[in-house]
Amino acid sequence: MADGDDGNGLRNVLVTFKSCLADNQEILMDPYLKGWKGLVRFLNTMGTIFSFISKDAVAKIQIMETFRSGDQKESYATLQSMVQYELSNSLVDLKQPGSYPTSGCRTILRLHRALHWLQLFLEALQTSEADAQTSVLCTDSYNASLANHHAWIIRKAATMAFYALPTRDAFLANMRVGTNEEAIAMLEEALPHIRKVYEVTESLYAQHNLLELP
Ligand code: 1Q0
Repeated sequence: MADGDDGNGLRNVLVTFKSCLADNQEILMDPYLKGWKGLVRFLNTMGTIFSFISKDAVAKIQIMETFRSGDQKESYATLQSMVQYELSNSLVDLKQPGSYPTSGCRTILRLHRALHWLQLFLEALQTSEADAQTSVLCTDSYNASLANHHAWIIRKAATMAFYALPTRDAFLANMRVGTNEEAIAMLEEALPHIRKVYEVTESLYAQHNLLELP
């Protein structure tokens, strides 16, 4: 079994995002982090050229897991309770970097922006023609989302790495969910949940003025 493969391909990973949304519309931290871990495993199967990306994602996941196993673990059970806890205890650098460079709010914001990239990329993949180039789909999705928050050097490195992405067919096969048609159908099924998680987080962060945390 390939490294990072849980035996069920990407389906389980994307379905994890479905389980993030609690009945009260709060976003549960544990499945959110589990979803990211699965995505990182998938990214790691695509070659070491992406390791500077997966390392950053892993570092951010670890920051959040540390909160989830610490004294205040209950405060980090959902994104909503995290925002409430950190803001009411002044644990977030709101305007410029200061005492809290690894607050939960700013760490999740980075993953949240990356989730927007994922949403756009999966939408592009789902609607793409058979001969579409994944590097182009990925670059376009990146430019429309994460790139706006990255320094020039990161943008350059990311865009270069995208050229190493496999072809659309190989990419879909690598997802290990059956034929191309089945893989596309799975994306169609998973996307509404990813969109929902993105939208709920976006409005939570907008409501508290947290969308530009340094
Ligand atoms: C498939 C190709 C994967 C492309 C992933 C696109 C993201 C590019 C991001 C480049 C990040 C570069 C590393 C450092 C960035 C940090 O400066 C930045 C800001 O953090 P900070 O602390 O400096 O303020 N960090 C981020 O923006 C977070 C980036 C997290 C990226 C997480 C990507 C996880 C992997 C995803 C693979 C998904 C493949 C899914 C394919 C599904 C196919 C059906």
